[in-house]
Amino acid sequence: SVEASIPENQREAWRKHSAHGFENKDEFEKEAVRHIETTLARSLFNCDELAAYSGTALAFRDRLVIDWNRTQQRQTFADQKRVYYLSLEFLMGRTLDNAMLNVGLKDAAKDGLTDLGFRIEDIISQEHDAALGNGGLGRLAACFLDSMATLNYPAWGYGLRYRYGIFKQEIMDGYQVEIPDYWLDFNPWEFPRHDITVDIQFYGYVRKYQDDDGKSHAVWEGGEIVDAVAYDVPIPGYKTGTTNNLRLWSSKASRGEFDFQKFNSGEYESSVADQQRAETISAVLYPNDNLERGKELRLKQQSFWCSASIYDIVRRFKKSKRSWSEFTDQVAIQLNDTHPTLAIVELQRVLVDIEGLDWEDAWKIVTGTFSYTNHTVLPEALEKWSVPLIQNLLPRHLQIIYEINLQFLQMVERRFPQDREMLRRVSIIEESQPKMVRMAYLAIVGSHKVNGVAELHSDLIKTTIFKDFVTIYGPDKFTNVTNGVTPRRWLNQANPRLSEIIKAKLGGDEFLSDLNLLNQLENFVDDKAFRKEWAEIKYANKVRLAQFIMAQTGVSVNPKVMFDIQVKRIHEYKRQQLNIFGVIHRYLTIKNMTPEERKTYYPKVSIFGGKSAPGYWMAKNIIHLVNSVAQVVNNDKDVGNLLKVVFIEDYNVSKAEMLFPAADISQHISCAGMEASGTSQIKGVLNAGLLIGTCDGANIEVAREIGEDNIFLFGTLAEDVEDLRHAHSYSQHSIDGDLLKVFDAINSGIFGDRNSFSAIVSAVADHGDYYLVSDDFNSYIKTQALIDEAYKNQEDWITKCITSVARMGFFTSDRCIQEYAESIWNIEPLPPASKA
Ligand code: IMP
Ligand code: B1N
Repeated sequence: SVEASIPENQREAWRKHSAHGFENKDEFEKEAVRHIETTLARSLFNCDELAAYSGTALAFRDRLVIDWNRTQQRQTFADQKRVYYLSLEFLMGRTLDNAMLNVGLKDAAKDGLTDLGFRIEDIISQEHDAALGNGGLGRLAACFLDSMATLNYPAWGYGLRYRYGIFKQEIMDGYQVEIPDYWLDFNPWEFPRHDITVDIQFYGYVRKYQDDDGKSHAVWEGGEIVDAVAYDVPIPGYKTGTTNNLRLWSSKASRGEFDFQKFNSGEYESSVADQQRAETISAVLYPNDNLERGKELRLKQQSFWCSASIYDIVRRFKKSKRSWSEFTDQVAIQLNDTHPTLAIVELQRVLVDIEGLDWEDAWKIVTGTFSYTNHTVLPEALEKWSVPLIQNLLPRHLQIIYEINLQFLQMVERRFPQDREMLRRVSIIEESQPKMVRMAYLAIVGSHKVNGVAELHSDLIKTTIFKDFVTIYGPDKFTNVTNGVTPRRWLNQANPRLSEIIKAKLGGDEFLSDLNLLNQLENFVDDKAFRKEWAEIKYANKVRLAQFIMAQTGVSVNPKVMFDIQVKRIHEYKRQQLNIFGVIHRYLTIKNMTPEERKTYYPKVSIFGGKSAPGYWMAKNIIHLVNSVAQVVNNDKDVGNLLKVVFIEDYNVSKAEMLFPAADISQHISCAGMEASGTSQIKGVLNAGLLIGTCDGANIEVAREIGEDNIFLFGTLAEDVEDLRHAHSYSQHSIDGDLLKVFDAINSGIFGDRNSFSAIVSAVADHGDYYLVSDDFNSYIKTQALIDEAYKNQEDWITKCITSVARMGFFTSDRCIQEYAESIWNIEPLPPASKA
């Protein structure tokens, strides 16, 4: 074994001095102070909250890295199958609180910080969010990492280390303004691995030659080389010694590439420019959600990250000295959407061109290794890359894609000899001008399993965009894994008080790693004291949010009234426009009331939050409308506390952790069939809020689990969407009278900016209403009225909330990971021998 190869006296010296990390309050203080004084060169006299955060974080980082080292060694010795989760986005949020809770030392840190003169909440809130993602897809990847570590799976994440994460949103005069998110000034959670650097090739040409046996080979030559440097981020599981690794690649000018010739001859600028060009690859996250624009730099990012990751995975496999036929017993790779599809091509290239395997043997390994998760059916989000672009950047990869396609089409032709149309439809190459590579098709052909992210979505992909592939491969290749979220962050961390009373009732915190145990809460639904505490916690969370809203926006909201939130990316398909139309309708209703009527009407706060893609004009326009409506409504004396409208600036993971615990109701009102899953409805219910939602994505399964009585569903069904759209384009569709009044109000200019707001109206009234806002408006308003009534009966409301939380066990990301592990990856957990 590796261990035996090291002499006993050396092993003894290492063992004697091996780091252990702190275990209690005093040891924590010692470590934190040591870091503040020696790592940060600060002292008692100039330690501000940021320095205290830094010292605390460094102390916890030491803890994590000790577990990380043990875990990596254990996994290396055990040498069993690992899974690699490839994602262009990991929306991690803050790390310190999660680290404290997962290693079980938050109380020690809390008391220690108090001794040192700080409040733990203030210290935690010093941390900058790690925001390497846009929305649901990136946050899902982060939840999956947490679950894989908690369940002790040998699992790695691979991503890009963007210098700039998703932009910071500021609202100026009601408009979204984007500010760069430079987050790396102080990031204690990453370890640079300058020793792990991979050469990545771009451009160049392919030379073919025959060897002495007449076998032909391809060599990719010329072009340019960029370095990929690994940065490792420890991912601790909850109450387990397992700390897995997230490896993020950063781009750098190649050591060989930096042109000393130029540098010495005084051409500093152009040699520095080369360096900057290399660093551009990992510079910035593309800020689009559910949209692909086909930019060369994005393709470069994808291929850079895929090549580096495949190189690393193959290197690790080769260390075990196994034969290639065992590759799929050792390695599973999950593709988070089509963004990493080039990894399929790259592994085939490495096996055939570099390792010298036959095409068929290599292809069997490749398809046995990969599996692909689809996250969207929106046509504008389905990736296609132009053939000339790939030809130029990755000439050898293009040849391999053509070969994969040829073999695939030959197989299809053998099975469906009569069907030329079928061949045209399923070809990986779209015969357009220019030709395009359809990445989803390539991902399906190169994988052994394809899954959607909620039942409805998985059914839809089988009957629409991937229908032919079901015919070709049979239904078993396609499966569903309904999304979930980690209860460690989205219950325990976000809502500590709620988590505490659940612990008290259930007699322990086992529910945090076995969420189905929540169902025991139903036994306490009539427990008076419990219900009272439950209500007090919701109220306290609302008070906290009200204070935040006052500080950020100057708007005073009453925490005693209903808080209704819709926070997510701004997108027409998610229909924030339907929500704001509803708000305007409510405003007009209030305006038309007598002062007497107003006294008995339902007061409420409508809270919006979310970013728009910088180039998405309509979404930005919707943000501006929300802010303009807020301006008018919040300052209208007739309205008073009956209605407040708030837009929360710069919605991100840590704001979500504050918002969901304070929501009485949250909105998930996408046009049916368009939201693949959604995950924030789960966060809403888990934090004791109710939902208003359409029959879309995971809403349907939430309704099934918690019961139809506990959710407010409304609107068109996915199966009717096509017919309705068709009807819109052939006849002037009639628009509900209430909605027309809303349009009149907007068009009258009472909210200002009549011209641009009229585009939001026109999209519905004149341009086909693609998102079926007019079809759903009436049932939306009626459902809102039901919610108003229901909220009046607080006793019933609390019963619904407790019952719903009790039935949310299914939606833990632990269940997702178990399903992937058993039915897709075929991997086993590797628990630590004893808790380290
Ligand atoms: P890799 O699998 O070579 O990338 O190594 C990842 C991590 O696993 C290393 O940083 C070590 O912590 C651990 N590791 C790798 N190889 C060995 C080994 O031979 N013995 C013990 N630990 C190892
Ligand atoms: O993935 C989430 C789902 O819960 C959401 O319903 C879904 O919209 C989201 C291109 C995407 N799908 N596609 C993307 C993101 C960035 C990008 O460049 C597409 N995001 C989703 C998790 O399953």
